[in-house]
Amino acid sequence: MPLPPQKGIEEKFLIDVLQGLASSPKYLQSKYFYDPKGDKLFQDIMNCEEYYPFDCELEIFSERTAEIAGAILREPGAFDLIELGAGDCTKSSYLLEYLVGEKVDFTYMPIDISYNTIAYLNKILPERIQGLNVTGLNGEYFDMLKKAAKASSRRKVVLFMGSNLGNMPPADARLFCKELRAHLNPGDLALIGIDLKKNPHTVLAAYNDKKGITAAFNLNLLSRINRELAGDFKIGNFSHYATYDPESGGCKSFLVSKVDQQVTLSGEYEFKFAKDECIYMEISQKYDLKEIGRMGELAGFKTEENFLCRKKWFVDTVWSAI
Ligand code: AVJ
Repeated sequence: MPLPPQKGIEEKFLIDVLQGLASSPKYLQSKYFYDPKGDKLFQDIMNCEEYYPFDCELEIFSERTAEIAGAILREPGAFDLIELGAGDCTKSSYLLEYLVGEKVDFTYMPIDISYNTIAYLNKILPERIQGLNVTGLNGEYFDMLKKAAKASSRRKVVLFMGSNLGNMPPADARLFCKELRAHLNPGDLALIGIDLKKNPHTVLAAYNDKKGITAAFNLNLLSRINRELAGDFKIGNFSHYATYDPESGGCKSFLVSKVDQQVTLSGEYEFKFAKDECIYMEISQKYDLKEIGRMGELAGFKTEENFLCRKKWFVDTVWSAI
């Protein structure tokens, strides 16, 4: 029996959408991509040819599991393994299975904005990995991190994988790391998966796949607004545009209005779109190792170890709170 979604999440969705569409330039928040349809489309993205970050991090977690566990177990004692934005935890499962196999005392606490995901993980994970303690939390990262800290005073190891940090502009990412640090105690760990700067053709192709899955993924947010906020977006009236700037490392996607048009939400809020006007949908920021180390340092972390994939396209960096 699925639990009802956290109260307040729907109201927040409406407020955020209204704020974004009333702004100039217009924007929507990519964290709202992940409704059930969006979850499915993101799965398709991970399976598509051009999208490399998933494969890179999967390689790290599947081939260097023992080393990652070693980095986590350097400090003694039972701990909470908290994963922010767990998704279907295909990658972290390697680590979970390894730790359970080694009879390590820990509780896995996946946190996800997708209610669907948490309901699924709470059910499926204890069946799939016998002996695993799972407490899933549905909501915003820091609200749920607070909840987790209240629930137990054990050592915390926070996983923030999949280059989810890249979905924030760099200034926000720095603040995020500081806030994350503020929720931790000295000696607690953060393992952060970050997509690295690389050949710009490779990056852009990953966000502009030939089959149009990424386009559908972006357009689905308009469909979600139609479904959940009684909107009347004509989906065919928008097209996907992706761009990558190799200097800043900013990979951004937009939806471009094909015509002059007007959209109404909830029968009362009206928004005009000029032909060629863009809605800024998402940033997938890329960094180099130096920038990542610096970001950790500024937030009060020390870099313990960097796990890179063979192509050096992606890193899982392990920071300890100081
Ligand atoms: C979920 C943050 C890993 O930015 O690469 C994939 C989302 N957007 N294709 C990313 C995404 C377009 C993705 N992350």
